[in-house]
Amino acid sequence: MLKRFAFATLLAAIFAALFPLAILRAETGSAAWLRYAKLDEKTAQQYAGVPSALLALNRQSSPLLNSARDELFLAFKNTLGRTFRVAHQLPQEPALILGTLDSLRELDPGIDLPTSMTPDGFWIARVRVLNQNCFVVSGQNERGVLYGVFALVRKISLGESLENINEVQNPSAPIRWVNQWDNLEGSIERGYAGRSIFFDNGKILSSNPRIAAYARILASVGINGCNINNVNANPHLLDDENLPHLAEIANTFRLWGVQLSISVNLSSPKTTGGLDTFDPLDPQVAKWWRNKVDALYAAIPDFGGFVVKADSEGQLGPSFYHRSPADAADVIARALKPHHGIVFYRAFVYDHHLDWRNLKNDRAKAAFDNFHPLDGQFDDNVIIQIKHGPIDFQAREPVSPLLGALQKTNEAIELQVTQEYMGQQHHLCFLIPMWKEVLDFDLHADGSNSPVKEILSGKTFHRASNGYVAVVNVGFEENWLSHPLAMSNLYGYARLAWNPELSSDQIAREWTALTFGRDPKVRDTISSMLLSSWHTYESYTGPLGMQTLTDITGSHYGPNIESSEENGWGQWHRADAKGVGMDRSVATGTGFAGQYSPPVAKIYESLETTPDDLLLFFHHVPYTYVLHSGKTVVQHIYDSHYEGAERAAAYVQSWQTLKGKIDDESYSATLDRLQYQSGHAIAWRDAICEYFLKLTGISDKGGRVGHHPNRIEAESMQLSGYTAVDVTPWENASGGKAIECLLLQVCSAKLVFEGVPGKYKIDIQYFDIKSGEAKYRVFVAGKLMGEWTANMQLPATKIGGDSSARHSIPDIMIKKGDEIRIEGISDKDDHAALDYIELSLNLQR
Ligand code: GCV
Repeated sequence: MLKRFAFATLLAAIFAALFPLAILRAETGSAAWLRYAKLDEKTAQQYAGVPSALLALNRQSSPLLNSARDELFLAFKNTLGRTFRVAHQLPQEPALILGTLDSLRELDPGIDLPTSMTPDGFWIARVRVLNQNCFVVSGQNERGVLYGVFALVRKISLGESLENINEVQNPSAPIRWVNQWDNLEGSIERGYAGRSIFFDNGKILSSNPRIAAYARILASVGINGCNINNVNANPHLLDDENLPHLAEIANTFRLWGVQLSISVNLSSPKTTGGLDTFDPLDPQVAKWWRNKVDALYAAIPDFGGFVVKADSEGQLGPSFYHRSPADAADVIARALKPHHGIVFYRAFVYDHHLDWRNLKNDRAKAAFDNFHPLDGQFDDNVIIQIKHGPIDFQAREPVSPLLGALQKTNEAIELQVTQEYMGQQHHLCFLIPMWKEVLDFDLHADGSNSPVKEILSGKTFHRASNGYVAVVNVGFEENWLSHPLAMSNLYGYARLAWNPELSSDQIAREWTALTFGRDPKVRDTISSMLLSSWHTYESYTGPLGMQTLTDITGSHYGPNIESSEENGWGQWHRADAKGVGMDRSVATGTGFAGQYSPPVAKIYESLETTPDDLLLFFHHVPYTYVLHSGKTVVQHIYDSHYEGAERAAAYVQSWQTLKGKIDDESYSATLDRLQYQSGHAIAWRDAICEYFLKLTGISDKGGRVGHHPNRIEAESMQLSGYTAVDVTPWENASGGKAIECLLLQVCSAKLVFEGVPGKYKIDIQYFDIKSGEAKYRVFVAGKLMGEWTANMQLPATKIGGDSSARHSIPDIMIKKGDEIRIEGISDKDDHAALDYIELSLNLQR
């Protein structure tokens, strides 16, 4: 028996040596960047000097230090195959010591400790402790110890040297939070990865193991707070029966140093609290908040505080009683103050019923107009949470001027990990380069040299509680954010909140190596895809600061250019036959440019100095206006959409070079997304380009727009069962028309091929509606060449920009006279609709 076992092991070893690809583990993505993959012998060898005796200095049982110790065990076991001998006092041999600075000092009063550490900071060093050579992982507080452990195991996973290590790291800012927009019934507003891990059907899922897993992931990159429910807050979350369940979540979070907070609805004292008012200056209302807060803290002594969205997008707020945001924030802050709680009051306050005909109206001005006059009136446990741009997470916006304008008030920047306007995790869009531009931008708020990152670290205006918040919206899907590459944004956000000096490149490479391994080819390929993906997305959606050109009154996903106009939402781009862009200058426009400090305002005020990529955010120009690049605006629109779509297609090819180098599951899931993205980028490209061609009458110098020589419109084919329909808006389908199968039978569209015989790629542009799973089959000369089901779960309810998708079948031999037939079978609302097919001759031999 033993012999048989040994033989099998030998065989397995030979197999693994001959076919290393076959041993790549299937991965679900649930471990995120904490996979702790086993290191190769040579890399592991360099950690042989890390001691095997472990002394954890927790006087009483400390949940945080226990987590730190357990994490160390897990990571060493998985990456290095090593375990520790636990010591209860310093052994007569080198030891790895875990503990706070205070506990180290207690152990060895003579120890040389760093003096520069701030809360949550950590120290990793080889140092002498009571005359022993030790390896210390220490923290300014217990959370710092945990962060130190995660930093150490990250270094090991990345194969970094620990020789002579003596490293102190402090966080750039004390506030490093995430927000979830989860609703009590279990959906997530702008969530694209399944249902809530916190709520279902009005109940709190307090013992869901995913909550602990999420908290651990957050802690591993230094996130110290999590707000779990939608800022469009359901007041019932504050109901008394929910407190024990919230307390259970807080208990879980506590193990990982993550503070719990919740969004509250300012009208709660009236809507659910039994009062007849929610006026923040009414003493009964103040008392109501005090009682609520006291009850919360009785259940959760380290509760973080509240997030408030008020007077915005239909949420009631202090304006109802002619009170200010400061009145509202302060009444809650005063209830929280005795318990050390904080209020995040969101600056996302604007009127969504603006008169679009008034050219002076401008939603971009709202945050500054509402909050700047109140600077200094907010209590010191209020933090104003400010979206990074003045509109709403568009593909390109200038930095919000409010970030530089609050000098006597705490502030946190709000970023969005969930890709609401950025492809909703169906598209690859790594946002770190965008955030880096924001953080590095000098607002000249303090005369000179005040980049956003320094304002956020509290340095510029000497604020103690500034920092970072990101809307994340992980969901129940195993890999948290659905697209296998999307967690790079959560990782990168947290790494920047910890240290905004890190480069995008370093973050991309770290994340790639931790998630997919250290193979240089994998690391180079994925990180270069990540790094270019924001510009790619921007170029096939809304370049030149036009904003995303998406369906802003609907899904915020596919193209819908006119949806921005002629309504009160204020995401106007003002495109008409003669020109495009919002004039936000002081001289002739809305005056928004004047909200910046003079050196910045001067740049944006003038057409000549405004950078091309923000031109149309600040100015209205004719389509023939010549950019700094030398191109006209309209030609730039055409070129950028074609280039963007080409780059999206190139991601598919880059990814295909990784086959066998990463596990099959991640490989295929990512390939599917990238293939879809490249097809949707074409839908975007054509919608925007054809629209501007029609509007301006100016043709594309490249001769591409409006000319699709390989394209055959579905409505021009011979139809059986299919009906031609007009698509609205027209630009969201080629030729403004599609065909759909409204019958309960197989429908078909066919043609007889009369072109040059040869090997072709057949691209079929079709429409995938969320409700229903239509089926398609493609036949050439009676032979089945491809079939698929339209089940991508796009946010699409009708034929158009949201649902447009592409299926490609390469290398099909087609002869003159062959019949090409597409069959469609509808299901529920998905009527197997088709837009066109394209036949591209394969010119490679
Ligand atoms: C939670 C945008 C989103 C809303 C979101 C809002 C906000 O308008 O589309 O879904 O609401 O921002 O940030 O409050």
